[in-house]
Amino acid sequence: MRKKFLSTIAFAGAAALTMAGCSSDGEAETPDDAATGGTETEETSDMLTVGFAQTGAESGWRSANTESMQEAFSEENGFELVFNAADNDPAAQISAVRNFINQGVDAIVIAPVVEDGWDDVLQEAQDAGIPVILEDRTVTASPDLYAAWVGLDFKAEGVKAGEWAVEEFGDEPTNMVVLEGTTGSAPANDRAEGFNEAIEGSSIETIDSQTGDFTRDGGRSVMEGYISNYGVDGIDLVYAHNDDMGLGAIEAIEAAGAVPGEDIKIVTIDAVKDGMQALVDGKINFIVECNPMLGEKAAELVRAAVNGDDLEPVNYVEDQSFTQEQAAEVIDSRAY
Ligand code: GZL
Repeated sequence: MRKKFLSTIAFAGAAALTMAGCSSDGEAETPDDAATGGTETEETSDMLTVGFAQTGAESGWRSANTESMQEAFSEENGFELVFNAADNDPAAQISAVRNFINQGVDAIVIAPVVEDGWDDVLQEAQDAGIPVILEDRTVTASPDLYAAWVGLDFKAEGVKAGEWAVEEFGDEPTNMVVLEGTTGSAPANDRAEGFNEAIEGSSIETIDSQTGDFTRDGGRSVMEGYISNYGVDGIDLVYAHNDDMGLGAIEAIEAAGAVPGEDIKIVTIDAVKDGMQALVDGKINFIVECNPMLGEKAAELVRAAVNGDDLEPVNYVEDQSFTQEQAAEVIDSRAY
């Protein structure tokens, strides 16, 4: 909430007023009158209190995104950040947003775990006059219920990953297993859609597809199940919706005595440090980047929304992709 700071003189005036009761003419003076003869002495600071409902801490990408948000919404930048990480639990995240509304924050930023279920609480925020900015993932609720969104084109990321797979495997019959992101999340839905569009008509067959919830442990345990069901020789390609699940798959493939990146090829999305290192080491074959540095744009959108300025409702951030050779060239100079 916007803080109003009484200057020392005004405060002293108020103290004097309290002790003296009313002025000689019986009229109660305001602190201002007592201190400055009636001119405004309050300074309204630009400090904004912002509630940030983060998905959790499920992946290296999420850690980089949280860092970017905390740097952008710092005190020196004029923000008081109230941070909540929902541990990938949609109900807990909605409850955190309701708490922000009850606290009367100036604005709310949400990285929604899943797409559905947001209509009611977004309406409540709007009724309370609190602008909402979405960062990272999107929701199915009406765009009228939030001021703007900043993030990445998840479907395009899936298309880019699928196009690499078609190029890599050509017409060779290819058995692929998929490690899906969090069920119901926009990146899981859109990355699947984009990839499947890209491989349409190719010789790549999806023999299994399960969620690893965007975590390394999840990727490893689902991949262990795939290996026990299909054998290492029955799997040619892993499409992981993020690096962390791909890194978990590498652990399972190596534990089965096979060579990731050779016996079983792996394509992932994010391009976080550990994923890029595995790409340089030849254990992952291709990575499509998903830039987590969204804090600066999110802070710009919050200020514009609070000030009632016009703002773009949809804001895409650029990303790129990397082969093993390209990763080796850039890995030491990347911010995350
Ligand atoms: C994508 C983001 C996804 C990342 C995962 O913008 O929502 O969530 O790809 C993260 O690593 O867990």
